[in-house]
Order: sequence, then C-alpha cells, then structure tokens
Amino acid sequence: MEKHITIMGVPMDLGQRYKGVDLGPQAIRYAGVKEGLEKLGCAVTDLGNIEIGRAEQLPDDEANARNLKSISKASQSIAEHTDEIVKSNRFPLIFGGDHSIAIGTIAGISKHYRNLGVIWFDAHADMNIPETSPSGNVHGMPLAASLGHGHASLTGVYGYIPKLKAEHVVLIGQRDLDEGEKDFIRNLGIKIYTMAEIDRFGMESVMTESINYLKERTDGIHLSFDLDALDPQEAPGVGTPVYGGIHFRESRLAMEMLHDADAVVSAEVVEVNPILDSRNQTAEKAVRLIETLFGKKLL
Ligand code: Z70
Ligand code: MN
Ligand code: MN
Ligand code: MN
Repeated sequence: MEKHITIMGVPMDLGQRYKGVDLGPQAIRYAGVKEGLEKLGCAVTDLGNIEIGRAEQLPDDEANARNLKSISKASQSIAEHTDEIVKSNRFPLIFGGDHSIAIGTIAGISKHYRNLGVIWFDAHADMNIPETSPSGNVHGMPLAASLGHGHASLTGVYGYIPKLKAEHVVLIGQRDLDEGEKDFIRNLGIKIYTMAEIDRFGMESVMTESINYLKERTDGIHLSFDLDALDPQEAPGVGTPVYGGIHFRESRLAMEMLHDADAVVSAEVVEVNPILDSRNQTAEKAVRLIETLFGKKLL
C-alpha cells in the first residue's frame, strides 16, 4: 500500500438534495484521519478543499439531471486536481461530497492506467442515466457516466470516453436498484455482490472473489466507498439510508483484505453528511475503515 498520501476534500452537494454533505470532508478531518494515518507511518499531505462552484440558475430539468452544467464544470476541476495527485506519485485519498464527485476523480485517475479497476461499495449502483433516473439526481449516475453512458456533459468530462470498462467494475452492497439499473447491470454483465450474496456467502468470500477477479484483469483498483453501503443503524449520517446494509465489522474485514491484496491505488469516501449524523459517528467509522485500508491491525 502506498504510504505517501494526498488528501483532497471535494465539498460537492449538487448531485443530491440534502444540505450538509458538503461538510463531509471537514467531518472526516475532525474524526482524525490525518493523525490516524500518520500513526501508521504514512506521509500525509492535505490539500484542503477544492472549490465547487454554485448551482447555476439554469432550467433544472432540461435533461433530468439537476445542476448538470455546474456538476460538469466541477468534474473537470476535480479531474485536473486528481490527475495532479497521481502525477506526483502520491495516493489520492478524496473526501466527498456526494457521489457525483466520482465522475471527476475517476476521469483524473483512469488515464494513468491501461485498465483501471473499480470497487463500488454502495447501497445503490449509481448506474442511472437521465432517461432512467427516477430522481434526476446526478449522484445516482456517476458509475454509468464513467462507463460511457449518460449525458455527454458527464461522459465527456476530461476529454475521453469511457473511463472504465464494464468487466473491470465490481459492485458490492447493493439493496436499492432502480429498474433501468437492473437491466443495465444484466446487459453489461457487470459483476455485482448485492446484500443477498453477502448474506449467503459472507464478506470474506465476496472479497476474495472480487480481489481475484480484478487482479486478473486490471492494473490498479480505485475504491469508491459510499458510506450508505453501511447499515444506517451504524452509519446514519447519509442522505439516502437503506435498511439491511453492511455491518461495520464486515466492512472492516473488507478493508483488511484490500490492504493485504496490495492493489488499491486510489480511494474516495463519499456521502458523509454530518448534519444528518449523530456524534460524527459516520465520519469516525469512515476513518477507522481508512486506517484499516492503510494497514492498521487489531493486534
Ligand atoms: C437512486 C437515484 C443514490 C447515492 C443515492 C439513488 C441514488 N438510485 N446514490 N445515494 N450515492 O436517485 O438514482
Ligand atoms: Mn485549486
Ligand atoms: Mn453512491
Ligand atoms: Mn448510495
């Protein structure tokens, strides 16, 4: 695991409707992420938060993608900043913000890899396109956009399409899929471990299979961790909680296995909303998981 880490905060809230997710990066910092990583021997630089423009007053539902123009513009800047971190040979550790930031982060990272792999921990698949989205919220679209599907202002960010190949993506933890997403996942043959598979086979075998699958096909794994993958009883500080999620213990096991696999090259932690949280527990759990990803052991 890369021990030279650059943290970047992305206070994006344009991809969904709840106030407060823009405070996620600061909540994660207050939970002690830099100190925790330094204790493990990592060299950590924190760039602070990059600037996200305001929502422009444009007709909102022009393409059933709210704030489309502002998100597209922000994605370009997110991609540039992330690209710079990879170029400096440091591990990008990015804090959202809502999950729409992944359009930009993956755009900045993937050009450095022949075949970037992605693990998408999430209650959702984020594989809507404007035509299938029930909400018009762009945080439900970043994985589709990265695969080259959706509105051109999202798929075309940073000047190349697609950023990812369908066979290089593994989804883990889903329990709220829209009909269009289900068709999409089946048609593209995307590897997915919903909560049903996690319950049947256990997180250990899900992670063993996911890691082997991606190690055979890719030259690096980007971890995209939406905190709503966790059960809302344990991680209430998210905008779209869904019952029946991953326990903290299972997610820590997943992070231990990812650390031991030594294949993760970048990571983002998204959707932490301290306004909806209590006692910053969602950010604190996120920090415990990040520490585990970077090698913290119980003994
Ligand atoms: C739903 C939609 C979503 C994140 C919720 C929810 C999408 N499928 N994504 N939370 N990160 O509106 O598209
Ligand atoms: Mn800047
Ligand atoms: Mn998500
Ligand atoms: Mn989600």
